[in-house]
Amino acid sequence: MGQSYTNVGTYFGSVNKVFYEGKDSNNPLAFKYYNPEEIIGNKTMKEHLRFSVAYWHTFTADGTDPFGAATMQRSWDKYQGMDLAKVRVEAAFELFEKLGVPFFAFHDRDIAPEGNTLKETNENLNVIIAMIKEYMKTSNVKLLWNTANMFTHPRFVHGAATSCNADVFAYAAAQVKKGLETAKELGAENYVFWGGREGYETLLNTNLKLELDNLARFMHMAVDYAKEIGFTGQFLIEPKPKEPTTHQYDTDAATTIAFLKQYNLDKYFKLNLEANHATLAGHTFDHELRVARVHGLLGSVDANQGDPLLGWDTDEFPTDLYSTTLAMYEILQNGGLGCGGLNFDAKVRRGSFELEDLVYSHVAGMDAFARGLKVAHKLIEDRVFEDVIAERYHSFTEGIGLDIVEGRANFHTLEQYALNNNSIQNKSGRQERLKAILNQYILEV
Ligand code: XLS
Ligand code: CA
Ligand code: CA
Repeated sequence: MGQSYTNVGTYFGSVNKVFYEGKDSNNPLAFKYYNPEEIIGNKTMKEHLRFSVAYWHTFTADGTDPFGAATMQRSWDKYQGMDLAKVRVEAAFELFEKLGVPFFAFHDRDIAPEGNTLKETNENLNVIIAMIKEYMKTSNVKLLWNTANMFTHPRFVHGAATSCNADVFAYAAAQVKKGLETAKELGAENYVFWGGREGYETLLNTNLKLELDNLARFMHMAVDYAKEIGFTGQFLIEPKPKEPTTHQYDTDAATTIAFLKQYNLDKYFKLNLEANHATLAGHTFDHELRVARVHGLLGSVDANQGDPLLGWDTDEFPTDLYSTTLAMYEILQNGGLGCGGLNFDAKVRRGSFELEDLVYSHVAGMDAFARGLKVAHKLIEDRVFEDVIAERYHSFTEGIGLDIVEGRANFHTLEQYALNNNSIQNKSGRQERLKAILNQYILEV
């Protein structure tokens, strides 16, 4: 496994393994709600939540923003190049174990630096993949998903699979080919496609139809190659409406589902939905999860939150209990996430630059989702919304409503019915009462 550095096990200094201590604990490095072995319904919390650490925000982000320089203080800062890539693996596995998370996720370029050629880049990757594989043998941590970074390097200035330049399309294909081989090698449970720069700035220079067709061609080639090499993980596509381009093709769940169906890709893909991307699309997180769920395409979740006061992708750690509760409600109603998980695609704020903040932030996110899980489970167990919804749509279970649902009605029969029905009565939707009940559950469960 090559060189090992002297720091193994000490990157996070004095931080010990984080344990569950319960809601009365004052220990900032203890879980108050996440009790991995606690059974909720038919599974443990750990099995329900399938937490994953995102390599990019946690091990490579340095705190730079459009206005200022790096702020993060990391114990691996003094290394560079491949040495840096290797110490990050050591630090990563230390954190995974200290948090007790079962999964992690990465982009190819998070784990190893680019070389001067694609061949050199792949060689760098091979070294780190081998090292990660060794670590995975002795730890219980698995790869939730990997993906390809096809947005940072200047070659992707006009996109990757939707670039106007066929050479870039070919490069991107080579990169995803390697990504799928990596997924197979490390036993990834999923492979993610996030559109990166797949979108456009102005229609004045854009062949929108060709770009969409090419994107679909690219996805089909990926599906074919996965079959060829025997990679059986789930393919996921991650919607986002804007950033970096003005108009990203996979804008939201509904748009992405339409794309998958239009190009006969829906049987190969599910959606990886991110809370902050829902906010950017002008939706709630639970809306996006519900849309995917009712189409049978809810695959995995990027667990973070956006700032409703800012128009960009802030990727904050999830601490909003309304959001985590309603997200877990959708996930439970979906029968879980299958081989998906809750990946903390989240970064500490630029002002939270100390190493411990990486631990506090994950503990905060894990507790917020654990609490959300418990509340959502109780809401479903008590049929709080189900009974209200069943009663609200009762008119479709008998008479003319049942005729509509069972396909016996047409415009003639409905007109006859309406002409004879002169007293339409509606009932209150009781929105405020339901929100008050939700508050009660969040406060008291
Ligand atoms: C960026 C996306 C990205 C994907 C993986 O906004 O969230 O991080 O999750 O490429
Ligand atoms: Ca994401
Ligand atoms: Ca994001």
